[in-house]
Amino acid sequence: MSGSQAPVWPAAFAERYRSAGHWRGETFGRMLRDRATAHPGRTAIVDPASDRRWSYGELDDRADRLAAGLVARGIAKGDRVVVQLPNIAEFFEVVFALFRIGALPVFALPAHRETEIRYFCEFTEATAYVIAGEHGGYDYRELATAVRAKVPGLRHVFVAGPDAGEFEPLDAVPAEPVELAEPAPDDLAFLQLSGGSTGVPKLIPRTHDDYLYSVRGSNEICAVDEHSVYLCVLPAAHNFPLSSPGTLGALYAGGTVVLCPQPGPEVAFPLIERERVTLTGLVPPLALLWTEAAADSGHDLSSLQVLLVGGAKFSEQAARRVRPALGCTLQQVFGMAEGLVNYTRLDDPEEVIVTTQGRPISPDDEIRVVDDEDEDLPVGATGHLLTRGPYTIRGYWNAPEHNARSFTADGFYRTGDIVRLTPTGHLVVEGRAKDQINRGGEKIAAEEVENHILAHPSVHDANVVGEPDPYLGERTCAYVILRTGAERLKPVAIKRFVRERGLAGYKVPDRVEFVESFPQTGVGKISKKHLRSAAAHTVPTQP
Ligand code: OOB
Repeated sequence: MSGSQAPVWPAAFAERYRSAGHWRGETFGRMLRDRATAHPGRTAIVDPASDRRWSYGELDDRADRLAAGLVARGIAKGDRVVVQLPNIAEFFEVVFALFRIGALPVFALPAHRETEIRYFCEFTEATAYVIAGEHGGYDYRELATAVRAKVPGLRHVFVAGPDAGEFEPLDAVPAEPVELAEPAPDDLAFLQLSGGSTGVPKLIPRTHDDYLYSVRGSNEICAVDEHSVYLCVLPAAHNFPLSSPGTLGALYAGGTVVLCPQPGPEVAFPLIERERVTLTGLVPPLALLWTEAAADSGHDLSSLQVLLVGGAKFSEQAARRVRPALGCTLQQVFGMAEGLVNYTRLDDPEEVIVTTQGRPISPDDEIRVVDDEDEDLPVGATGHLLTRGPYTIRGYWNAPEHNARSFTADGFYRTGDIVRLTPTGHLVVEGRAKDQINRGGEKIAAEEVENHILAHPSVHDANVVGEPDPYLGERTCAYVILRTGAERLKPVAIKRFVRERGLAGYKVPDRVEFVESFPQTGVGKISKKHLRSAAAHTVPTQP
């Protein structure tokens, strides 16, 4: 793979991160092998939906065998493979098999639909796509049929589960293990997805060395060890449940991962009780739901020591309720798939835990809070967060134009978040400068949705903004101007149109408002600020 596809850290920085002991030359494939050698019989993965428990030895062996079968089918080092799996054991079998080959998983979410998957396959020139046949009432085989018809380069579709339809069952792939050249620690391990603020999602190239450092650092901060049992509630492919400290943290430490098939308390609480879960990570809406349900759930949640909450701002009032309701320590997490992750520490005073979003993992995470002209602001002032460090990317994959905008000349990532630093070095997230809606932790790029609405023949112009929602924090509102003379439409027609274009459900606007014109700024540009405040002051009238 050419260097231009994934900008890397300058040599002097790489040297610094190695000599500081952050980058230790580990790889994910080797990590699993070492754990499996040290304690083959210990439980690595519990998949309650299918009643399977895989030991470290079994996971290691499965990864080897699947890797061999994939290699026999032509999947090679550097190839991209779109992985769209729910929280099932095969997720880890597939991902570790790809790590062993040095092929790159592209981490799609189960909610993604034809538009997103087709884009990932085309943009990354993926050779394979891995799905579960049917899950959550949705048939991924139909999605794969539609995608493969349009992306001829996609050579393989593998289906985990009982009925592969026209595709190859994942179960049929494993073969006798073969000797494989181990990827280098500074090779790319996978491509993660950016929440994004542009028309199409950007891909985030992460290396073994940099990601494993964030995992190891997270484990230390969250006190993850071989006794830890991590309940994976959020979609396994997302950066938060994957590495903060997440499933990879638990596996790194020799602990156990329990896969939660559904995020609601009615499924999660019995699992916490049965598997003696010690920690888990949730987005704020789920944390709210769990704290409400805990009081009279009748389940023994006493094993739970730490609840991580992140992905979107957790309100102070809600944060205060966690310990009394669930009897565990709250850790706020403010992270991003591009790198930087902040945690409140387990021994931080309660006030810090409930009022801040934590501080960085690494002493070598550089944080700048700047004004609109990139000038540094004094501590305590609110401004744009820029960051650079040992596990924050230096550029998106294959996106030179984006990179020129999203990174400063000296390599700081422009997070798009508006923050303030407290005198103790903790960050408080105050808002967002990027044109994105954070719908309960799910990120929606306004421009992407606007482009789809604009494709409607009756639409003249569209603007998508976030509006407050008591449960999600924010939801989406689309302001739409219809063409003169176009037939009157109902809001639901726009929603249906967007959905039928094959966009993930969470991106379909919650509310559509037809207007005659958009508010403008002094210089005649459309003012999203005014639209947001209009949205916040409208009483919703639609389902
Ligand atoms: C996590 O990663 P992404 O890539 O889905 O989203 C990153 C963005 C941040 O830039 C920020 O805008 C928002 O999500 N965010 C938060 C937050 N945590 C993330 N905003 C306010 N408060 C928080 N605690 O969301 C992610 C990755 C790793 C760990 C945790 C979350």
